[in-house]
Amino acid sequence: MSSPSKIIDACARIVLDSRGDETIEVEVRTTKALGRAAAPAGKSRGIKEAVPYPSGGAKESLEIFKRTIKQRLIGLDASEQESIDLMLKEVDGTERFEKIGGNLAYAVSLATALAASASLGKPLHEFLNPNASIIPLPLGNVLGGGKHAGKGAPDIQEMLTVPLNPKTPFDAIMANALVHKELGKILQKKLPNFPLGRGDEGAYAPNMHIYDALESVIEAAERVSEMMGIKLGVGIDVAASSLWDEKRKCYVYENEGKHMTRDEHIGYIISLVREFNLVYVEDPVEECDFEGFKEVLKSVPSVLVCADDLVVTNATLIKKAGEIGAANAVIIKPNQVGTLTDTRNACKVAHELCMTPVASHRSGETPEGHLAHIAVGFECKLIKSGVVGGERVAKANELLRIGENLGSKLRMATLGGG
Ligand code: 2PG
Ligand code: MG
Repeated sequence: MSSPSKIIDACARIVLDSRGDETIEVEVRTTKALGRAAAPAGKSRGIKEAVPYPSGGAKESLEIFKRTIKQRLIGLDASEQESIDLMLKEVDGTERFEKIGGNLAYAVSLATALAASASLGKPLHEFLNPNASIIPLPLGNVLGGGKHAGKGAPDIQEMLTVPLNPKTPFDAIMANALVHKELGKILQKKLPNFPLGRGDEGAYAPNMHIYDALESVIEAAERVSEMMGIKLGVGIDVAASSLWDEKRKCYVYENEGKHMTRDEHIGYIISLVREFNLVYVEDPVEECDFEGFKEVLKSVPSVLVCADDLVVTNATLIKKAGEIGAANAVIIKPNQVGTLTDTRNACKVAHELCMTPVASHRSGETPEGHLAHIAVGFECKLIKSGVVGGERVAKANELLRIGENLGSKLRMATLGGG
């Protein structure tokens, strides 16, 4: 009898992501089931990430799929993730999927895993890790700017809230949704002419200075904390690579109308973390500055100092960051590295070094909830997947379904210590 997860057919197509940009979607069919996945897209991308597409864009990746990858998939067993991912690397032959595109690699890798889990009658999180039982805390972007919004929005890309002690997955996602609502009311009062415009991830993008914006987010979080009787933390993703001017060697805060030397910028970020009691700071300095990360972590050791562009979900870079004390948390974006096997390895290294893995969406997303399964399966304590908008809510709602599926095994994640 042939295996239920043997691949008998595969196809791919171009579809749209949440920004209306082209992305690649792959379908993998086994004797028993179908897996379908499309890749998200970053705008504030790290230079060390997998290259999303070859020079001909998603269309060239599609041609490569039809010409080579489809034939290589047929006959393989979808449940053998490592062989599938190895095949993708072999076909590509470069370090960063420059030939086939990291987004094609990711769509194939995830579609295969979905086909395998469906063929075996299991949800994806269980296929990835039968012992996983922890629901991550949602880290929600409620106000932001940078590359995710137009001119006039804050220079800091994301201001985020996270419920710290929710009792249930529902309380967890509802907390951030309520913060978003309360923040809307606060902004409306402070800026009567602001039409509540939002950036790529659904976070409000008001024309506001960083201080005022953070104060508003904190006020909204405090209101919700009182309403729900739970603690909420506030954090930021500086996305500092987007502010860094390599030629002039300074950080440019366009909206604030100022620039800072490296040392001034580091001092400024540390002062924000201290003054506003932030619990989380992502990419505080630009993507090559391991030493700068170290300085930040040394100054605020009890805060989650999270590396995104610095390590790009790459196990070797995460190891380096962890070993030298550059970060105690790490962003996990599967399409930064291209395959689920490499994503798993990235999480493994993070756990070994007691770094907190944070599963993360991209600013251009697809309307599915798979990231929630990856977060649970790879035991990420946090999931950064936005608060409002169909493609963001898809992940939040999937967390609820996973919670139901876990039943009495379910535990909510807590922060601190790996
Ligand atoms: C980030 C992400 C997601 P992008 O910097 O963390 O919020 O942005 O997907 O544009 O890289
Ligand atoms: Mg980031």
